[in-house]
Amino acid sequence: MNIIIVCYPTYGGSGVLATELGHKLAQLGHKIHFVAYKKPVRLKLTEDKVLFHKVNVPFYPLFNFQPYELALSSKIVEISESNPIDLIHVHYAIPHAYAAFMAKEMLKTKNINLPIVTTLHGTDITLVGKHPFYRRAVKFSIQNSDIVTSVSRSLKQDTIDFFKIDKEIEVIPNFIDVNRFKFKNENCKQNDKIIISHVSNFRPVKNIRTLLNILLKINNDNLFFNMIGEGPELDLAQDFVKQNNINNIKFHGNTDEIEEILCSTDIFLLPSKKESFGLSALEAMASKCALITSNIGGLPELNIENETGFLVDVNNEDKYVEKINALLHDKNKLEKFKYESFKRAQLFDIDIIAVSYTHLRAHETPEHLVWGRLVLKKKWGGGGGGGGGGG
Ligand code: GMT
Repeated sequence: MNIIIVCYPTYGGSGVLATELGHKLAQLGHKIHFVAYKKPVRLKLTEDKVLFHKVNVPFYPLFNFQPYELALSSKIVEISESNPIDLIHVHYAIPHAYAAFMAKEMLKTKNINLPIVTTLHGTDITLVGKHPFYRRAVKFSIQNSDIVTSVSRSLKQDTIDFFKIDKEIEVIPNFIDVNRFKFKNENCKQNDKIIISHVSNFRPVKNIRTLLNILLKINNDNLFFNMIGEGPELDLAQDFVKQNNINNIKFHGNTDEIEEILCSTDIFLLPSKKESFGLSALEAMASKCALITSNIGGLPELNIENETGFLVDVNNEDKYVEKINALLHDKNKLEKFKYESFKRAQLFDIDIIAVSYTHLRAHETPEHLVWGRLVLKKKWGGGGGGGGGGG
């Protein structure tokens, strides 16, 4: 098939997921057209089945806000006019699902009928999407997508409860390439310290203030802290650490050495206020880290209480401290959690999960493609979604 993937190009989980999915689909023989306002961070353009189309939004002084949706829907139409596109897959509802709907309507006037798959990732529903200024358009875009997927059962339920969507929502969890982390399962520690790491984009939903208070309370010379990522509360975190003389800590920023850092990590700490899945926690699990996370959103679907780690009420600082101390004093339990985490992460391997987006393709006939529950009359003829011919 020829698939347009629309995503955010930054370090956020939704863009990373979309990019990895596109690469996997290309490996499986699909042609992928990535569309974003800049090249997604993980995108490799070395395969000929992977293309990138940049959405340009020209500056015009009359506008307070440049109309990105307009440029995006025009770009989708432009690509679909000159390539035999079968499907538009948008990651993150705002504004991608809305722009895709507009593109679909425009394409209908040219007798091109493209289905839209919308994957919900989290704050497009649980935070921004709920805002009264957006919610009608978000609900409309979800309701008018042909297939909707969500990355956890919790996010699916939030979507149904808040938007009263009467559409089937398929849950397809986040995935990773577990092999990226495997060779690191040797001993990669440089000293005896217990290492506690956190990875995020330092947005307020990541509960950075609570995280810092926890670090302050547990701080001692036998521990080392890694803070990975960049975002709005990074400065605040660095100031806090200076003011409180926490010296055994390193801020790594958006590093390419995440596998190395996680390899030496014992405990991964994620006290998020909202987390629809927790891709960073999954990466930590694949690197054999015990998890201490909040019990919010999709985290309990990933972090199994007393097996891969502990789940704590979001802002209960003392409980986090108690749970971390419990692991620091019980090395057998810590090792058991680390091993169970690693085992559980294998279930979320890209080769197992990513195909969920495509597995029904096995039902393809010469006239139809099947994607999820969609049966699409082939417009372009030929096998594998390429080639000419009308229909
Ligand atoms: O967590 C973030 O701030 C980034 C955000 C995004 O949209 O890129 O991540 C969301 O999507 C990820 C991939 O599906 C999930 O693993 C994250 O849990 C989710 N973040 C939140 O729900 C806060």
